[in-house]
Amino acid sequence: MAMLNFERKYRIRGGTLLGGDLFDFWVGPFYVGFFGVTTLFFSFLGTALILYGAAIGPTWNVWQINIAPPALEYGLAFAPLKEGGLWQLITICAIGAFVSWALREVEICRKLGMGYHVPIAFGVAIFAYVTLVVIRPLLLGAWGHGFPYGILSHLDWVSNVGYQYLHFHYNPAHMIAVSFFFTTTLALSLHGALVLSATNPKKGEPVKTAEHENAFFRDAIGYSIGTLGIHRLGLFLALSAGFWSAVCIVISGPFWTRGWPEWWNWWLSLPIWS
Ligand code: UQ1
Repeated sequence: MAMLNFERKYRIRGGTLLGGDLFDFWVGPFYVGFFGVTTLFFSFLGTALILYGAAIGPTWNVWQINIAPPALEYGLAFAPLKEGGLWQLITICAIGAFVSWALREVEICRKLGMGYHVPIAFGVAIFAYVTLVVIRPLLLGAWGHGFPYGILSHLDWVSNVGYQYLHFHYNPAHMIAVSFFFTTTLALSLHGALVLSATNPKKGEPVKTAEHENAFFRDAIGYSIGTLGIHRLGLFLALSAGFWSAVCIVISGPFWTRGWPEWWNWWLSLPIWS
């Protein structure tokens, strides 16, 4: 069966959140929907504003193009276009596009009668971004605390904000986030390797199944989490990495203003030592 033929079976009317039947159609392989239209709108507008920002800037070197947020003096006000206003509009477009995309995923899930795991997972990534450019700047009282849009400039921002807290690796939430990132790569490398090893036997031998996958880990470590379990674990690990990343930056400034190494003095301040 040709792929498009196969897919046609799943092209079911309904499940829309907004717009009813109006945008309930496909263009080629792509479902459109109300949120497909808003995704396109915000993406094109945001990209055009980035190109405009680059055009009025000093360079077309892709590494050095930079669209900065307003100076701290503007606080939480709208800034003139060339003084951070572009960054503010681009941020609105980015959030508009990301949220539209997530809601389009929700509509597709509803059509197919699936769970909402994919849009929820994407929602955690959106939450991490929104924490950086909206929640933390709001808590600190100025849009200027958002990160600049540029390949090298956003790296400089991360470095500068990190050193502002002396040594960011002492941030306990950062420690948890990094641990989750590493554990995510461990879990996916184990899972990817295990599935490929089972499905790529020697020439002439039959493809192996979950029985073999389970047996491998029972032989190796006395425990197998199972084929569904590994995906639950993977989702948990990855979402936790994103969540704790958001926590580690939102507490830096709004809830802790000194160096992160100093935070650990709580240990020396315990009454048990006196
Ligand atoms: C695992 O137990 C399992 O179940 C059979 C998988 O499914 C295919 C896996 O991919 C992995 C990696 C494991 C091992 C993981 C743990 C946490 C024991």
